[in-house]
Amino acid sequence: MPVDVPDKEVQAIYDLALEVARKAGVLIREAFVKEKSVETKDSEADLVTETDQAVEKFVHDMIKAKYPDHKFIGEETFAETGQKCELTDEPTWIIDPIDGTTNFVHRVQEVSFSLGVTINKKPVIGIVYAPVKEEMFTARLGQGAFCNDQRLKANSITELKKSLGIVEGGSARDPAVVQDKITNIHSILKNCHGFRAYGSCAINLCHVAAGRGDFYVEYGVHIWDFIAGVLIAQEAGASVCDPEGGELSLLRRRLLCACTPELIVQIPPILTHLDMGSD
Ligand code: LIP
Repeated sequence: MPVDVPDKEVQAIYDLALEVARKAGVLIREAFVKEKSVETKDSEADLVTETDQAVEKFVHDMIKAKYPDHKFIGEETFAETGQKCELTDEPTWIIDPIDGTTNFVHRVQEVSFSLGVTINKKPVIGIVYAPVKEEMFTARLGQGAFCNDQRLKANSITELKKSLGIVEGGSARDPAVVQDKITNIHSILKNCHGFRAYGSCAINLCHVAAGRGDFYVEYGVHIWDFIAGVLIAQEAGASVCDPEGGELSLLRRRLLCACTPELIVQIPPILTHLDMGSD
């Protein structure tokens, strides 16, 4: 049953989301320069640190103290329990405590805290905070996207051959998956100006929103990696879809985002599509 949340309440949720992001950012920035204790999850390249876990617990407790009935989906909670995500109509906070954990471990500055809120299964608030670079990306449904309060506008590129793509290697190390990803990078190099890989899905989407890249495609991401960035990119005028061209499924672990509707339709035909399961 769709739920009705008055605008005033969405504003209160947004205010708390910003406060949570700022406080999470302080914890991440302090830990960034210190020694980390690193463990692995699904593969030897899927990393988690004590800071991922501490930030997730901190924000979970802060959100639940004000909104005990709201749903919470957090990367580390789901990794620990192996639970499947259930997205309902209820207000749902979807958190990645550190998106770009590999960067965090290796002291590469592109790390972010990502927080999306869905209501009726649609993102209505998106916050991506890159605390080391001090960039706070924000969006509310229908109200535009901003970086440190400056309005964002995605590029107006319409031709694939003039575009710059963003892709990722990801953390899956299954040889067939790795091979298909290399094939896709090869195809992007053949058809575009080039590609970049910043190591954080949330930041990649913000780069498209900010005009620092024209499209981004990744197979193997999770809802907590992209939910906030998707709203930020859309509110900056970019389009999102499933990499095969259909509607984006929030739980299907893959996405394509491009700065214009003309550009996005040219990308699926040059890609080898991977099925990475669902969250
Ligand atoms: C990571 C992403 C990265 C992607 C990895 C992983 P994490 O998230 O942001 O872009 O390539 O597969 O999902 O694990 O750092 O939160």
